[in-house]
Amino acid sequence: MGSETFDITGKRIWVAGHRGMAGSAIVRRLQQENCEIITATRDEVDLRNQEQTIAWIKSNKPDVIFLAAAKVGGIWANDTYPADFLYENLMIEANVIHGAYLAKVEKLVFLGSSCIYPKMAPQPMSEDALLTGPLEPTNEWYAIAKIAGIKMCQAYRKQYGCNFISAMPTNLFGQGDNYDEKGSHVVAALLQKAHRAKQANDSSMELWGTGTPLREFLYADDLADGLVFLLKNYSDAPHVNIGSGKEHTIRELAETIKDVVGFKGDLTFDTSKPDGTPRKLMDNSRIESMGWKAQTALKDGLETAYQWYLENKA
Ligand code: GFB
Repeated sequence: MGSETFDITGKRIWVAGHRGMAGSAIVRRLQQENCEIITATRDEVDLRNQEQTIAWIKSNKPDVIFLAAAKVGGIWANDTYPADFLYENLMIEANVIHGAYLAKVEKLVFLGSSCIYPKMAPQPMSEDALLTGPLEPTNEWYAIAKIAGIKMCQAYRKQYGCNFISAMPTNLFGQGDNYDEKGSHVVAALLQKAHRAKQANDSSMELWGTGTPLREFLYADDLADGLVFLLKNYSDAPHVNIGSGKEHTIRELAETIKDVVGFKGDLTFDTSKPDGTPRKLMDNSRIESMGWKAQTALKDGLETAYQWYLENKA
C-alpha cells in the first residue's frame, strides 16, 4: 500500500485551517492542481465542537482532508497556555479524524510538529525517535496533542483501514505568519523587531534566550509542496518528517534577518527568556528517498516573508 499513487484529479479537498500560514500555503499549492478546494471559516464550523465538525464533514463530503487547523504559537505562548494548547489541539484532531472516518473520507493528511521528538533525541532526529525519551518542557503539551494525532491516524488505519497519514514539519515561516508579539515564532518575531528597530533608528534589537539554540527552518510553500507530494505518493502508517535539512543558530538567523530588513544595529539577549530545546534538526531521509526535497533557500524565503509583512502587517 505504501507507494501506490493517489490521483487527486477532480477530488474535493478540504483544507482545514486555510487561514493559517500552513493552510494558506496548501491552498496556494492546490490551486496548481486539477482539484476542487473547499474551506470553512471558524464561524461556519468550530472544529473544537464535535457535533458541528461531524455535521459539517458529513454535509460537505470532502474526498480528502488536510488537517492543518491547530492552536499554534511560539515558545512563550506554548509555555504560558499549556491547557489551551493541549485541549484545543486534542479536540480538533479527535473531531476531524473521527468525522473523516464516519464520512468515509478517502484520504487525510495530518500535520504534526518536530516538537514531538524527545528533547535530547539523537540528531538529526529520525521518525523512529518518537516516544524514546522525555519531551522539551516548554512545549510538551502541544507535543502530546500532536503525538495523539499521529496515533489516531494509525489507530483508524489499523482498526478501520482508513488511509490517514501524518507529516511532521520542522519550524515553519513564510507568507501569512503570525506577528502577534507574544504568540509568534522566532522568524516572524525577529522580522518585526528588526523592522521596528530600523524605523525607530534604534541602536539594537533584543532577542530572547542566548542565541545559541539551533533550529531548522522550512518555508511554508515548500511544506505545502511536500504535503501534496505525500498525498499523491505515500499511504502508510509511519509518520514522515518534512524539513529543509539546514540548521542555523538563532543568532545566525537574526543576522540574516538584519540583512533582509536592512537594520544595522546590534543584537542584545534577554537570557531571562527560555532557549527551549537546544537543537531540533530532522532527518529527512524518508521523504527524500521517495523523491522530494525542499527548494527554497532561507534568505529567499525570508525576503518573501518580509515583503508579505510590509504589505499586510507593518
Ligand atoms: O520559534 P520559537 O518560538 O519556538 O523559538 P521553538 C525558537 C528559538 O528562538 C528559541 C528564540 O530559542 C527562542 O528563545 N528567540 C529569540 C525567540 N528571540 C525570540 C523572539 O523574539 N520570539 C520568539 N518566539 N523566539 C516551538 C514550539 O518551539 O516550535 C512549538 O513551542 C512548535 O510547539 C514550534 O513546535 C515549531 O522552536 O523553541
